[in-house]
Amino acid sequence: MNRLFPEHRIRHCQSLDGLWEFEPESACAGLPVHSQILVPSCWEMLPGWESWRGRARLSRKLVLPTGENRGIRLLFGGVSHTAEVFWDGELLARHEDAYTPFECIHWPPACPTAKLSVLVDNTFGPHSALHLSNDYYTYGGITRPVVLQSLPPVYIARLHATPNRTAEGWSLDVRVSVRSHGDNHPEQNLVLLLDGRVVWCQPLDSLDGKATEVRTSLAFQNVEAWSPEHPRLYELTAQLRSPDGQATDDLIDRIGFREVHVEGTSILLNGQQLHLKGFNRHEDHAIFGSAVPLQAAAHDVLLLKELGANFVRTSHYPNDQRFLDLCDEAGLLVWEESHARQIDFTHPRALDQSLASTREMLAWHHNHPSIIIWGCLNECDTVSDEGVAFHRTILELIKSTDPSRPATYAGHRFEKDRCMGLADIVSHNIYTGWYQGSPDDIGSVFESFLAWLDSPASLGGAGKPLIVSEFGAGAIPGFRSPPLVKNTEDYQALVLHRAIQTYGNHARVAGFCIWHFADCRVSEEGNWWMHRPLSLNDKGVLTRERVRKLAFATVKETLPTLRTTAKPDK
Ligand code: ADA
Repeated sequence: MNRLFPEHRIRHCQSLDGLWEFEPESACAGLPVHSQILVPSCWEMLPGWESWRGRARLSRKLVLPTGENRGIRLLFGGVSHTAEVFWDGELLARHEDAYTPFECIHWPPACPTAKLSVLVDNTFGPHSALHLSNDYYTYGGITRPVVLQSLPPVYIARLHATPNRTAEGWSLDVRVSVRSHGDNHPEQNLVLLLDGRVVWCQPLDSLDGKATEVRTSLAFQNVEAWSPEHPRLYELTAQLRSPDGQATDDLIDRIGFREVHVEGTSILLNGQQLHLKGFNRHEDHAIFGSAVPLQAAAHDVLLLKELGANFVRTSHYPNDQRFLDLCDEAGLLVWEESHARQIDFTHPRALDQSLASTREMLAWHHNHPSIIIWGCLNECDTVSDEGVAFHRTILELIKSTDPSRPATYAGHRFEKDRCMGLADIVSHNIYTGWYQGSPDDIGSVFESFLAWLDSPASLGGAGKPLIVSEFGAGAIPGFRSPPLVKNTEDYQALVLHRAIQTYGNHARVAGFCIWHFADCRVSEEGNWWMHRPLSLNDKGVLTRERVRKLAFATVKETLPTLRTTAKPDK
């Protein structure tokens, strides 16, 4: 199941999740032989393959739906980190980066079966600027669900809906992309339904052999708003119908009537000031690696709610649609970001792969009401002219593609940062009490940062909302002592308590994100493991197995004591 709801009721869909053939193509001498692998999963889950980095071919036989002139659409939720998709040996598509969905459209000759194989590569090298030795692990495998669909000659390719508040209620700007294969297609009507009720219908002009985009704006007076307190979701369906009313194709998504925008130093949802209190979360788990199954993702959402969080940042890449669906349902607000953590802008593939990750995130995840902020370029070069140009390119892509949400990046260069004028929200990672200073310095360091931020020296950061996008401390589970010993659970709890009270009660802060929700694995290559006990980024308030550390209780007790959304007078 690739979503928490059916994306189609008319189009024939078949899940390809299950056991596939597993054939390594890189050196693996001495490793135990595994002829099969589960999809979705990481090959690091195979005993003996915990640290294997290479290329492997994952294959399975397909029995195809019958029907004349039917196309095939393969929908991959995510393949880590580079995929080449073959259909009976013919290359259909190549996709780079583990964290965005991709599709393969194919019009094969009528045949009842086919062999699908995916060459998966999780190696580091000049072919990937975004996947590198890093403070999180790049796993290998088809890590998210795969779906096989049967396409009619005219089909719906994309459905985007953007809600806006109006004096009478809500407007919904809808864009539907329709594609056709071949020509001489019969007339079709395009129909929109909201929770099963027809709300719009229009005949389509001739569609022979090309794509067409239909736009409309619909007014709704009596719909319920989506909010964290009342996350009301609606099913929006685009349907193609022949003149006799027969539905020939459909595409379903879920939407929420909510509007987010920036006003002065505040972030508003449906006109109400937000106070964002949350966590950074990696897609990582002790057993499943980055292929976090729905049950474990649902458990994470329940834990985030138990902690009192209303906000989660998908550090540092687009997340599985099922997790975002869970956030839509739970009213958990999301900062989703395209893939980057301290990438090298001089890498020959850095710009095109950053643009691709950003474009795909915006295209595939547009309708999630829980996503209120688009992020990018975590802790990258915000100082050099080249770095400023790179940030401008990515941020302008975000804002021109989706002006309905504010855009930001998480910086870390403090007074050296020259990019704050490019973002709608200023976000900064501040590790006072861990990498520099002591817990007693958290307040003073923050005040001096604010003094600079709200001065002309910040080149455009003044007067914008501020999110403290990361802060935290490491804790080796079970290591206890009086709180002034780093790496103890006691010290982590002390730092988080002080930092949350400082940032969470400050009138200048629109929100904060604790680093981080649960421990995650880091790369063995390079020297990350030397600085990371147990080869983990252990700043989580939970272990990778979701066992609670002392800080879990501390955060759970501290969040409810913070000011409410309404900022106190300065
Ligand atoms: C940075 C980075 C995070 C993580 C963190 C840490 O802020 O954005 O990915 O590496 O530091 O744990 O040091």
